[in-house]
Amino acid sequence: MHNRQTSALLLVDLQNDFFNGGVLAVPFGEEVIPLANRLQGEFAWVVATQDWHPAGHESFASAHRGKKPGDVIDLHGVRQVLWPDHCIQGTRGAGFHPDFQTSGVSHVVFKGTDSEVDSYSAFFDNARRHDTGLADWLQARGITDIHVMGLATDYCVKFTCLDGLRLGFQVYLIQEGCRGVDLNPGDSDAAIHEMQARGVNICTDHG
Ligand code: VGL
Ligand code: ZN
Repeated sequence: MHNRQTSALLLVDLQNDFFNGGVLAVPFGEEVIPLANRLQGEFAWVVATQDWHPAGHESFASAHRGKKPGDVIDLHGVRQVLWPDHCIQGTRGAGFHPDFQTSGVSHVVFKGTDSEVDSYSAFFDNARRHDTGLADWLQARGITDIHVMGLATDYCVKFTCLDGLRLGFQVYLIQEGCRGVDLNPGDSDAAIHEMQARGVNICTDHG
């Protein structure tokens, strides 16, 4: 069991566009919502992230002539998988899933707001040029441990966990609370193995 006061629950990108019917639906994403709702009661601090792109964001395939979702480009020096237009600021697709109960959420982190660089991690953009303020927010409250779940295992969850480690947090991945995109079969399993190898604690006892 975790210490309530020094641990935070991080709920990653539980937004309409990543669920069934959304433009970037993560298979079986809905299955994590009951756990996201239930676990909030076990933490004094709950942070939710929202992918929050301006229209025309350069991670969108539509912003590049002749490109389609899934293509990979060099975006201002950073490897970028191109996505369908998703999570555009203020749209329904960027909103939280209607079944996700946010009453326990203490803080919301918006990411991906700079058109020129994507931001999978809740801490930094993919070029590590700007930070979201999340590390300061956690440290100001004496939070040392982060428990991470949400969408998608192989992108935003993975990058958030690895940045959390780098910043010195103890990181716990709530495996049953994550689902992946799996653009290539096995991406999510590989992401979990990589996280574990780097020092993320993989928790499998929340089901
Ligand atoms: C995500 C792709 C693009 C995620 C966000 O939440 O994992 N994936 N933007
Ligand atoms: Zn995005």
